[in-house]
Amino acid sequence: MGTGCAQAVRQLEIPAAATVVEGNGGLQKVCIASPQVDGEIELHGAHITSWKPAGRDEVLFLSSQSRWDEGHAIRGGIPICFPWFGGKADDPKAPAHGFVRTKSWQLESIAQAEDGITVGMFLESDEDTKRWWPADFHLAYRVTFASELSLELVVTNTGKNILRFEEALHTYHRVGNILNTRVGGLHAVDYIDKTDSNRKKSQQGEIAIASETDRVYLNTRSPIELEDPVLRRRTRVAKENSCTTVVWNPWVQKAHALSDFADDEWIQMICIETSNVSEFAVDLAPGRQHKMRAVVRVVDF
Ligand code: TA6
Repeated sequence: MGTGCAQAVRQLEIPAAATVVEGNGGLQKVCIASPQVDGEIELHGAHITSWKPAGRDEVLFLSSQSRWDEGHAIRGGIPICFPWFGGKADDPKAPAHGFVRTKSWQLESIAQAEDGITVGMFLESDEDTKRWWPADFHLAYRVTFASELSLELVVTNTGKNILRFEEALHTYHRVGNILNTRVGGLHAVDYIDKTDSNRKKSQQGEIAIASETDRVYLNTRSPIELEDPVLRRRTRVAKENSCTTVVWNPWVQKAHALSDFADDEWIQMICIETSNVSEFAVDLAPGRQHKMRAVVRVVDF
């Protein structure tokens, strides 16, 4: 990063509350440290890697084996998947989950919020993005680190054609033991089971993880509740303008197959992803904006 740019970034800092530092792999991140909350967000992928509301342990899972370099996604925290989810339907060579999680974003703002700190970042279409996706867009991300974690992903179609995209906030929740964890809020919701030839099924009751789980819950705007009796906490995720929720745990074999994930880490995490994917991909007219929001709150068990 050039000196002028580094200075510009420094000017955004809030002394003793939000500073820009070099972290793992020399990647720049914003470190939040205040009486109400601690947290971290990387410019690489606008990737949140830590959120600790006052009086609570770390809420997000981060793999001890994560890569920290340009071109690779960080394993854990909250990766942003855009403009496609999973593999790209018409291009098997395209990066999984799109390209924004492996690009460096622009830091736009850092502001004091009511009981925390709001960080704003953005990314725009360029020659590199058009290699994969010939579209003009502006992507803005506003994150408030406070007693709640508020996330807002804003897509603006800056081109002349309709944009169709998928999006997900691919949140890795840290849990005490996945075998004792339960996910509520998806009863009677249909889902695509990616571990069973994409068969469509219907959820009955709470979700208990007892094998590799990779599901896309469809047409659901409901909040979910993650119950963790081991860490004695309940995590609630409410959302807006999101019609799908993805639930993922790699279990034993997939965990072993992932090079940036330790063999036993499947026990400590579950992904619950606020999203618009599959048949709920978004169509956005030229000049229009789409805002997807999620708010994460932790309460005692
Ligand atoms: O969100 C679930 C999922 O799509 C799974 O299929 C699994 O591949 C996971 O994402 C992780 O994807 P990644 O590309 O980060 O290895």
